[in-house]
Amino acid sequence: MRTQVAIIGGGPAGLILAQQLHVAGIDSVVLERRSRAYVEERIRAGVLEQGTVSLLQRIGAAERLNAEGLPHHGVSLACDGETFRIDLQAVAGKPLTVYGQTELTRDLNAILATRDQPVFEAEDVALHDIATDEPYVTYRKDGQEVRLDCDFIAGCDGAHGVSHKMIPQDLRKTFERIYPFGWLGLLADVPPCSHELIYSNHPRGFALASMRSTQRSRYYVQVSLDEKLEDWPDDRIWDELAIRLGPKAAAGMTRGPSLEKSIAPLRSYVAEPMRHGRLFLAGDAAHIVPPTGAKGLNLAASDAYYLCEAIVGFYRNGSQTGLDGYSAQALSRVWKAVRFSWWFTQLMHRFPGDDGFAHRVQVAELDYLSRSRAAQTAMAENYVGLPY
Ligand code: FAS
Ligand code: PHB
Repeated sequence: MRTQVAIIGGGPAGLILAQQLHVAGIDSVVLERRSRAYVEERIRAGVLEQGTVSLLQRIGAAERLNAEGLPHHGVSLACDGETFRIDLQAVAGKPLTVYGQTELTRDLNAILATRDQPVFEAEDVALHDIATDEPYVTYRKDGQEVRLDCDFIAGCDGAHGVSHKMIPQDLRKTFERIYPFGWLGLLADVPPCSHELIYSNHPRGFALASMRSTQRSRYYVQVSLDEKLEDWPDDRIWDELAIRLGPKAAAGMTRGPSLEKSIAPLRSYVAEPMRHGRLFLAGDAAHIVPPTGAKGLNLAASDAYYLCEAIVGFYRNGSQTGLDGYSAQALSRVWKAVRFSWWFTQLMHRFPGDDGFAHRVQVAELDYLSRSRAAQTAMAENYVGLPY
């Protein structure tokens, strides 16, 4: 088999890249390790930057998003019971859109399915000759060994994929921060307690009230790393949410059985560079951010945008400029999102072992943020998404 771009991984980075390339008249093959059902059932992100929405609209993948996505013009932050709202539209000039990653994945899979893509349950994907002009990928499908020759390989296979390991160790530099807590997430088919998101810094720990629709809620509570999911029956989570989100949110809270519950650790991670020869990394394959800033999915989209522009430049003008500049361009935006996600995580969570100094700094910063349009503008510009 031969294609122009072999894409490893059928998550947001791979799917958005594949659809962009198709619109530009460039062929690709998406190789996804898991089944379609598995990928579409994974509960992940829920908030899209305007840049991501506009990109999906441009590539014809936003019909349901336009109909069902929920524009959010503001967000509330709470600290020790005091709550204030940041008017995102007023200070940053654009909204966020609430639309689940599972819905986005379903929409893109439905479009790619018309081209018999992705190749699901592609096993033992391996990358070859990435430092030459004739790279290729091998994999096994239904017991058959397949070789896929290509011009470029896009490593969109996430944090546990094979692509990032293909960057030679002596050329790679990695950066990591591990946070001393995780997020316990709960999904339930009940109306959200608020029409906008609420992030709360409470003495018992961080909590977040989010949603997937007006009838489906998504909540998170900060938990220590040694917590076990089996120690968190639904009632305990609902009780903790009611305490941490405060009496007003609690009064609006509808409890119900969890559809999904999981504990995710939080870390910041960046691997540089995002390119080696004809291999280009995009999304979680190159970087991980704590979900506090709702950046993970949106970085996958902006990486895919930059990579597509670079590949189109090569095929249309024979130019290497975009390809040679891809890693630096993507990392410039990645590091701004890494900084924002790190800052917001530091601001909103209770850190074990704090002697009180860190929390007083948090209270001071949140009090300043509640009063200063300049501070709110700086926060909101990053939260709604910096320009591509
Ligand atoms: P993905 O991990 O989504 O996709 C990679 C794909 O590659 C997967 O489908 C995988 O099966 C496939 N793959 C892996 N190895 C392969 C191989 N060897 N061969 C073929 N395919 C292979 N972000 C937010 O913004 N907000 C959130 O609330 C949020 N919550 C999250 C909760 C959890 C539990 C996790 C793990 C992540 C969360 N994220 C969140 C981040 C998440 O949304 C990612 O940023 C986003 O999925 C990144 O997309 P991709 O880079 O496409 O990687
Ligand atoms: C979510 O709805 O899953 C969500 C929203 C905002 C975040 C993180 C997760 O910062």
